[in-house]
Amino acid sequence: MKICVIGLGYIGFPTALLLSKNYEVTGCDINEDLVKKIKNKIVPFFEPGIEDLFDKTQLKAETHPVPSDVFLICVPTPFDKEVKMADLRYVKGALESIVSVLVPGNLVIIESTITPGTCEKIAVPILERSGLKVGEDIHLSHCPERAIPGKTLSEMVQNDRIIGGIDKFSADLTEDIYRTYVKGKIYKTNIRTAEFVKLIENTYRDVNIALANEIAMLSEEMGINIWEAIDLANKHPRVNIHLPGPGVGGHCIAVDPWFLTENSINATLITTAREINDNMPSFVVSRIKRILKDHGILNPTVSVFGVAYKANVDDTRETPALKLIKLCEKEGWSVRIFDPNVKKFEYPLLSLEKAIDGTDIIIIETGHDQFKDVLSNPDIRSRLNNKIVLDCHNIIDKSAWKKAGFSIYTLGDGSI
Ligand code: SAJ
Repeated sequence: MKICVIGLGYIGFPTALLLSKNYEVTGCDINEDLVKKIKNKIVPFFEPGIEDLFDKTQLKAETHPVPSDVFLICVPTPFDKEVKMADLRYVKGALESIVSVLVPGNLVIIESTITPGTCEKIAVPILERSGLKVGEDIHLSHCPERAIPGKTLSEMVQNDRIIGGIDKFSADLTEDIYRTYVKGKIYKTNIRTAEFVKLIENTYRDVNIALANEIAMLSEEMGINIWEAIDLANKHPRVNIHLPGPGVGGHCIAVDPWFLTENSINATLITTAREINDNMPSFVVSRIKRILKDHGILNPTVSVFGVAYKANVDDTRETPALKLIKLCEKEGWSVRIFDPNVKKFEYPLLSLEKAIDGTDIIIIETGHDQFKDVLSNPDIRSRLNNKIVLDCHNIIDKSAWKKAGFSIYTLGDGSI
């Protein structure tokens, strides 16, 4: 059986590799450089285990879809910030690109995150431009991806999956494909429910992170350490409070809730949660101001450690660090940026030495493992102007740093 995977990004590329173990797979992407890289056996991004799997598999790569039995669509769904809606242009483009190669018996699977109703209202009419009838001549399903960046491959294999079919036959056919590498359970439902389930999963996480962030702000007002408080509250058997932080980034949690609210007038909690998380960079800046005032520092140099949207990844999509940096610049502060994992960013990325030369405060913005003992070297420490750190993720060993003469603050620690 031949499978054509359309979109070779963070989801499409590893999925194509996993499918290549059992099928003849062609990956297809409009990005010619990416296709060239894959043809030359160059791994396009870092993810544990991916290089090894790539070495062991045969994956063809093309810039156009090739005739196949199954078409699997894994293109991104950008977020239109102006109107706070899903931008379905790539999903539509991918569907349009296969119309001319469709033949009876084909199965089209959409993994991309989409708004409820997209398969029925948008995908079906596009696919039927082929002259073939969806549900009769060709089959359609939605199997939303659930893997978390940083553990993509293992989660793709281990996680349970939801398959929504336009009809039962489509869902059953799709299950057969995923069964070849998914060890988790597979649950089947109708196509609109599958679209909705994906969105409520990420919305659940966003709303719970917003709760953690709001109570972190309250704890600062009340002089309470939120990290200790959450740890204690989570000892309750039915409480699982998430972790506060400097904001929510990434291409999923920070945008998917908007896909759910775009057509509704009833989504007040979800909307408020999004706003709370989006405003966390402003809260971080207000905390920095209080710390600087306490130390009598004017016109500071601020070093931002970490611009990836979360710990131990190289991905900066929707990172809250970007807003933090812009807000710091608006205050007139000089900003230096260091991220050992990220290669490309909107602002220049500096070496550790350059990022801390003469700095007044270090902001641990992303919880990368490398930051835990980044200042253990006395030569590095001697470059600082002031030994002040604001840890937004509670990751550093405070006692060790305090011994080295640092003033350590944690977001939500209730100190000042
Ligand atoms: N974050 C917090 N507090 C927390 C957890 C996360 O502030 O307690 C922040 C992170 O720092 C990051 C953001 O939230 O900025 C999102 O990170 P994440 O690790 O929660 O999630 P993603 O976006 O990397 O991946 C999510 C996952 N969804 C769920 O856990 C419900 C993943 O399983 C999905 O496949 C992925 O979205 C997706 O593609 O939709």
